[in-house]
Amino acid sequence: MPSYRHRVCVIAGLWVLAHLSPGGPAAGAQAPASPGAGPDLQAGAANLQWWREARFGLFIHWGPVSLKGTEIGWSRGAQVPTEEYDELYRQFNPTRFDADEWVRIAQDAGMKYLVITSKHHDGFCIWDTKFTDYNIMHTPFGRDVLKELAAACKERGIAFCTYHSICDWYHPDYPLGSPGGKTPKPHPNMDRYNQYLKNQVAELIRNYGPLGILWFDGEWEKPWTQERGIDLYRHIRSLQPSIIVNNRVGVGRAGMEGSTAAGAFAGDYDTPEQRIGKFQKDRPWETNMTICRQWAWKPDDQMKSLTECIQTLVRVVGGDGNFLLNVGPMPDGRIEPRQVDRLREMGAWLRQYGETIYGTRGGPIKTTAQIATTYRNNAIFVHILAWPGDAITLPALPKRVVDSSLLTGGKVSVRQTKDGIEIRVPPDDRQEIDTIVKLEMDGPAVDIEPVALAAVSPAPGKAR
Ligand code: H79
Repeated sequence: MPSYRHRVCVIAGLWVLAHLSPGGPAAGAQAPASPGAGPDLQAGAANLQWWREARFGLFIHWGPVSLKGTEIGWSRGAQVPTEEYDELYRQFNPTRFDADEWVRIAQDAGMKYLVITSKHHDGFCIWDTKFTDYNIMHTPFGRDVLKELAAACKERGIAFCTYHSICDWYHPDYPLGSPGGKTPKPHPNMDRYNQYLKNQVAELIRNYGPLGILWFDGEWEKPWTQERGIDLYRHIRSLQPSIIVNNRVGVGRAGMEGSTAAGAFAGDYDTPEQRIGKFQKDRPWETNMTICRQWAWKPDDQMKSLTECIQTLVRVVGGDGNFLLNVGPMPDGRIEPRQVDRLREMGAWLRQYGETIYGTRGGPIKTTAQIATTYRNNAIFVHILAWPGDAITLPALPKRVVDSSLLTGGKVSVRQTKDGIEIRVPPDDRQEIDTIVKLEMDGPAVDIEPVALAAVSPAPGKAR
């Protein structure tokens, strides 16, 4: 007789399969038959598919630190004295928190998944964990934020995911402390800390899962090793075979570019931070970036323009990546209204032009300052982000353009020669943010090798 929890998981899994199309972890999907020590453990293409098609997610950094308006994790023992920082939770009472409203905001923005900090480097746990009292149930708020968010996500068909810091500058067993992991703790016990980490991750998966992604961070500090990373990865995969794990589970990440160094296997995808990832089709990736400057809420933080937000999304997807855009909610539980407005503006754009983003792949023309391209089946979507002159000339492609249209309205003229594809749009029909031309080819765009715009031949009769 399967246990009650088992039955709940199966039911939840079937529910997710039935309701999340394409946005949701396939709880029933299987991991490779015999997981080995390395790449065999990775999520297969079938498990990654919903996430690759989703393309756009909401990142949320939140905790008692929002009361101070300083950075999460990093300000402990720096801008805020450690003793004061560690007492902030006693005043954390975000009475205007409404999980369903957050999820609705994500959905209105056109986002398909949500990743929230279950625990950052500062060690505070935003769920009802039995492994430490330093958690949300011991605040005046006393409500399980993760439980409410997980439920709201399931209800609305958004994949629920958590960010979890491997380093923990608060926990006495973790060897390093604040500021920034620069101080040693008096009585560290890394093996015991590792067990704490594994216990909590199991708690997250069992009580709040199935999760779309486990998004690790803080792996760069010495106490963490590749061996521990692979052990943790195997532990997670055994708890939920379909889960996606970012590359910060191991120690193979190369700096803030977030790529996984050749041969240094770690996790399922690369994580460029606060930057647009490079054009990369052979290994999945996701840019994580803040809508303002800080991860956690800061009053009057400088916010990105709509143009920057949309062009970043387009450049990321054009490079074959996902975009995880972060907000830091306020201490009263609301996402700042001007940030909500910005997200809704992105959603309005996506409702019009989402066919050029969701379920597409990046390319076949590599992103430049002026253009990004995406494709689906025989269609190539050329996103023109800036007009250097009267025309944009794409490199020659080994397929014929059989039809073209201007998705953003107006008339486009497309001329294909053996040297390239020249695109002209009258000035009045050029959009400030993104002029989108759809090229219908005479065969699947996936067959076209990615090509750089620099390879373009000069138009006949024109000097280079
Ligand atoms: O949660 C957000 C930030 O608080 C967190 N990551 C995002 C998602 C973050 N933690 N640390 N940092 C960002 C900056 C860390 C930079 C460095 Fe390094 C750590 C510099 C040297 C060690 C990154 C890792 C570059 C090399 C190794």
